[in-house]
Amino acid sequence: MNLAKNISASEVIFIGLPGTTHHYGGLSGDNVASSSNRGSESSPKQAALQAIALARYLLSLRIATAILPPQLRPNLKALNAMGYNVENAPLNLLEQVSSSSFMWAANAATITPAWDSSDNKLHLTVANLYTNPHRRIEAQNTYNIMRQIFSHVPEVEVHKPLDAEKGFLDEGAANHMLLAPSHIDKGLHVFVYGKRQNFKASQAIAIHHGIPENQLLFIEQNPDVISKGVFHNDVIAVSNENLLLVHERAYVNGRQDIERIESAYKALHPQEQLQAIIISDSDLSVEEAVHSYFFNSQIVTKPDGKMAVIAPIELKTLFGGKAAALMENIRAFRGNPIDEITYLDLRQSMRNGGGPACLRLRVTLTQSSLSTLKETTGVIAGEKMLYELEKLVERYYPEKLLPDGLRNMEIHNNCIEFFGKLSDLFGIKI
Ligand code: SUG
Repeated sequence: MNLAKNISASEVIFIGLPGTTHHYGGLSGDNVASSSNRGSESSPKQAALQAIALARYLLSLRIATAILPPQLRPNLKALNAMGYNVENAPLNLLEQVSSSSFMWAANAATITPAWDSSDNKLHLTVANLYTNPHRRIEAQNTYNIMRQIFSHVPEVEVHKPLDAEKGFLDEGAANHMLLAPSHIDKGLHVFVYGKRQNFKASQAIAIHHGIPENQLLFIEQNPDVISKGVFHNDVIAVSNENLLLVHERAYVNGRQDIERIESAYKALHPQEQLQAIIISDSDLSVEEAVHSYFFNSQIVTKPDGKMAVIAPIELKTLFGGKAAALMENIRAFRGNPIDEITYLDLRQSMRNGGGPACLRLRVTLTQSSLSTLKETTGVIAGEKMLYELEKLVERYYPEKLLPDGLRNMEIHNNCIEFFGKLSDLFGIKI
C-alpha cells in the first residue's frame, strides 16, 4: 500500500522573497486586508527581512528550506505593451505592474509528488493567476524560474500555466491540500475550487499530473465565506500529513464535505486515521478567521515526527487573544501531534492578505533529488545564504515606500542591479 516507504524523501519549503517594490495598492478587491490598507506606507525592506526570518525559523526546526526568487518590478514590458511608461502611466496601472505579489509562493504552482503520479514523476503546474491583472503577469516569469530551478533534477515535469483563454482559472497550491499518513505515503489530493480557482482548472491539473481516481477529491468552497474574504482555501483550512484544521463553514456542503474528505482518506488508508480538527462558528467566526488569519498558519513536521504551527503574531492580540487561546487548546489536546506554536511577525505581508501559509510552497522530493537541487542551484537556504541575502536586502531595498514613490525609474534600475547579484547567489538567471 505504501509504495514509497522505501524511499527517503523530505519536504522542501520554498519561501517567497518579497520584492523591492512591495507596496499597498489595494489591488485585490476580494481580499479584505489588501483593500483596507490601500495607499498606506509599506516597508519593502522589512517585508523581505520578515520573510527571511521565517526561512531562518524553518531552518532552526531542521526543515529543508529554499527561497523562491522575486520578479523584476516594475514590469516595464507589461506597462509598455499598454502604451505607457513609468512617468505617464495612471497610478493604478503602475501599481499593478509593480506589485510584489509573487512573494505569495503558495500561489506559484500546484505540486504532485512523484509517488502520487502514474508516471512516477514529480509534476508542477505553474498557476496562471488570471483573475487579477497584477497577478497574471507573474505566471510566465514563475514558469521560467521553476524551469531553471528544476532543470537538473531528474523526473520533474514543470507544466506551463493553463490557458486562461480556454477558461481555466488557477491560483495554485493555496487551493490544494495533500493528506497522507506521512509525506512519503500516497496522498489524498483535495482540490478546492471557488471563484479565483475553477473546477475546470483543478480537474485539468489532476489529469495532467496523473493522479489516480481514488486519490482525488474535488470540493467546492462555500460562496458565502468567499464573500466574507476567503479568496483562497488556505484562508479557511490548513493541512499537514494526517492533520486537517478546517472551519465548519469552509465548503458548500458544510460538515458533509469534511466527512467526504474523511471517508476518502479512510478508503485510501484503511488502517490510518485522519485527524480532522473542525472549528465551529462559535469557536471562531468566519470574519474572525479572515481578520486573524488563524487558518493561514503553516503546520510542519519536525524531524522527531511532532508538528509545529507557525502562526501570524496578530493572533495574540486580535479579539482579546481568542484565536491564540484556540490554537493553544489545540496544542494542549492529548494525542495531537502539534506540540509547538510560534507566532511570527509577518505584518508587511499580512497587510496585503498574505500570512505564513501564503508565503510558502511545499515540494516533496526524494533525498537524491534534493541533493541534486543543492548541487545545481543556490536556492536551498542555509545560514550563510540567508546572511548573504540579508546583506543584499539591506543594500537594495527601500526602507519606506508609498504608491506615489513608484513613479521613479531609479526603482527599476536598482532592481536590475540587485537581480544581477541575486542571480549569482541563487545560481539561476532571474
Ligand atoms: O492574491 N494579495 C494577494 C494575497 C495572496 C495570499 N495568498 C494565499 N492566500 N495563498 C492576493 O490577493 C494584494 C496586493 C496589493 O493590494 O497591492 C495581493 O495581491
